Amino acid sequence: RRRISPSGSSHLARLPLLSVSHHSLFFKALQFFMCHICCSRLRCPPLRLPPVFVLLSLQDAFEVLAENYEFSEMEGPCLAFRRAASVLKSLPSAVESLRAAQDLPCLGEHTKAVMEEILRCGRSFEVEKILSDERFQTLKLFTSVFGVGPKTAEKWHRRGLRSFSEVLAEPSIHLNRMQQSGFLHYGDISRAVSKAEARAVGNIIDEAVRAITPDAMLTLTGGFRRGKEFGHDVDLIVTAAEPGREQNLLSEIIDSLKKQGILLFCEYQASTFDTTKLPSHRFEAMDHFAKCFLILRLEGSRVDEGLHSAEGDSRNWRAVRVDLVSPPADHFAFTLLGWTGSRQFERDLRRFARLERRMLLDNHALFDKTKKEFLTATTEKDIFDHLGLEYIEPWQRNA
Ligand code: DCT
Ligand code: MG
Repeated sequence: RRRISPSGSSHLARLPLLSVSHHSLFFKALQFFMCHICCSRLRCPPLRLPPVFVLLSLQDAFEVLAENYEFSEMEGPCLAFRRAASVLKSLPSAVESLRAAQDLPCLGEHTKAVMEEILRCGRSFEVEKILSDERFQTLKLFTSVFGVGPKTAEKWHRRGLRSFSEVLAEPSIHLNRMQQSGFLHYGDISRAVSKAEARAVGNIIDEAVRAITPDAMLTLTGGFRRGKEFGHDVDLIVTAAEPGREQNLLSEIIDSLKKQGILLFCEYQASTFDTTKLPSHRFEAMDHFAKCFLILRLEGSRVDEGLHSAEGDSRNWRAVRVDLVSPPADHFAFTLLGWTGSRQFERDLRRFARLERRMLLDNHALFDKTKKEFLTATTEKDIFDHLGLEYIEPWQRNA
């Protein structure tokens, strides 16, 4: 993925993190740093590519197409291209000929046409057009900020804004707290988190949990549980030994991180979980368990292999995005399965449950529509068993 990483985040990160209005000192300072100290690339979208030959892998091409459909809120074609990219990812080697492409599953007409063009000519006119499209470049830039989704990015683009400094200089734009932190720590949180850094974050939270109660359990999930070397954040589940006892856990962990002076941002969402509600068939909807989206200050001294820092960054710390979710113990297995991902694997598993087994699966529960009952599970394997599937390890769920 192409991302810009302004080297100014070290200066920015020294600013106080306050929930303040656009005209405050904080914003004046943020604008100053963004406009004058950070690299000049921030003034114009750095992704602008000339409409010339772009060498792309099939997978990259499909991801560009999927993202472009996502920006236009066209879910069907977006998912079709995401699935096609996943199919390619799951193959032992790259598809290099039309013959090899013939028998691949899950490819629609449009996908096949793009694939054929790339395999024949080494390029795709449609993908190149998207990559050189100003709207696509700007939406990609804006959505790379933590807290800015496609809708906000579109709104900013429609107002004629094309760069971060233009957004920050626009007095009528009110950034929420998450977006303020997104800009403030942009350089750090757009740089990948290493496995060693994820482990260090896990240890910090684990120590906090242990000091609160001996019977809580912390589990690393997301891409790192699937064995990935790098991720964009650290996903963790914390749960108590008995259902109900998890209730104050997150708030207490947040307090502890605050006291240690390492909490750079926190958005806490209380649980809205309702045990009687049927699982949602929409994957994109977030689950209802208590959770928090954090940015933590990670000291280099806590990371075995040292920080994964940008070149020339002399700080001995970096900011890391952390998601923490806290389900009741009797729903832990569903949360673990859901949060382990990958997103495509989860979509396919839910689709399989619904279409092949008449069951509804999400991060909370599994409901059997034939028996009209919820099925219980204490391990992921129990869920695979209910679905009549052979258990597969997290590292096999990377597609
Ligand atoms: N997830 C979910 N419901 C959503 C979105 C995501 O259950 N609406 C799950 C799927 C993966 C998991 O949460 C963690 O999400 P990410 O951190 O986005 O995915 P990842 O695989 O950990 O990717 P990365 O390595 O980039 O962090
Ligand atoms: Mg993750």
